[in-house]
Amino acid sequence: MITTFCLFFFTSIQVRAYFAQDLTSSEMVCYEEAGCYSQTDPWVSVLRPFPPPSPPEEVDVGFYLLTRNTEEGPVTNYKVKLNNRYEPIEESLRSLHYQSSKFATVFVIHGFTASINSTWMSEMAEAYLSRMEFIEDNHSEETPNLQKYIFQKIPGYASVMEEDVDANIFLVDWGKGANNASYLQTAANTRLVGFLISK
Ligand SMILES: *[C@@H]1O[C@H](CO)[C@@H](O)[C@H](O)[C@H]1NC(C)=O
Ligand SMILES: *[C@@H]1O[C@H](CO)[C@@H](O)[C@H](O)[C@H]1NC(C)=O
Ligand SMILES: CC(=O)N[C@H]1CO[C@H](CO)[C@@H](O)[C@@H]1O
Repeated sequence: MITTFCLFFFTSIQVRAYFAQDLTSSEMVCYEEAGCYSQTDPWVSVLRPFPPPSPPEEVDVGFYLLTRNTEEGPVTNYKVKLNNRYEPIEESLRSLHYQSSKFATVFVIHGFTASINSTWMSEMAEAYLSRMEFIEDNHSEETPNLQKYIFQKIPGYASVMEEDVDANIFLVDWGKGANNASYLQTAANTRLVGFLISK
């Protein structure tokens, strides 16, 4: 009980000190090509003592695209890293296998302490892609599964062309920004990751 109280007291002093220090600095932090981040309420307040996101070169966001259909035929392991990381990515996408006509575009984004090296990320993408193959072969049958459910939510799903039964799956890597010793810093970095994904 006493320990808890002391801990709370100590934390609240830390929070106030941090907040006071932060308010005297800039209320808006901007990065060229990577957005501006308000350091005022509701983003940052006494109960949310978050620092600004780290600079984009420190968060180091990268995108990997996996698709099923490539010029070489259907594969489930096609992987490429977009070169131009902070520019709008349309130009880079055009040279890849990204197609907006594909059935779905999916972003797989990791969290705290993970990175693109976390094997579950590519496993999830491959599971998704192989599931699409499954529905392609089975979509007239009564098989309750996730892909069928998504298919049914799209008007005209039954007329999806066979070559479009594929997905653009982006694995989003921000491993350097997600492995900061400060959890608050990592949490703040998600704002920058979200901004770059939306570009
Ligand atoms: C954590 O983030 C801060 C602020 O960007 C940075 O100065 C520091 O180097 C980072 N630490 C690690 C281990 O990445
Ligand atoms: C992922 O693995 C590669 C190769 O082993 C390494 O160079 C890179 O730093 C790792 N990334 C992270 C965020 O751990
Ligand atoms: C034609 C075809 O590939 N059918 C598949 C439908 O899904 C079942 C699993 O429930 C597979 O075993 C079939 O091969």
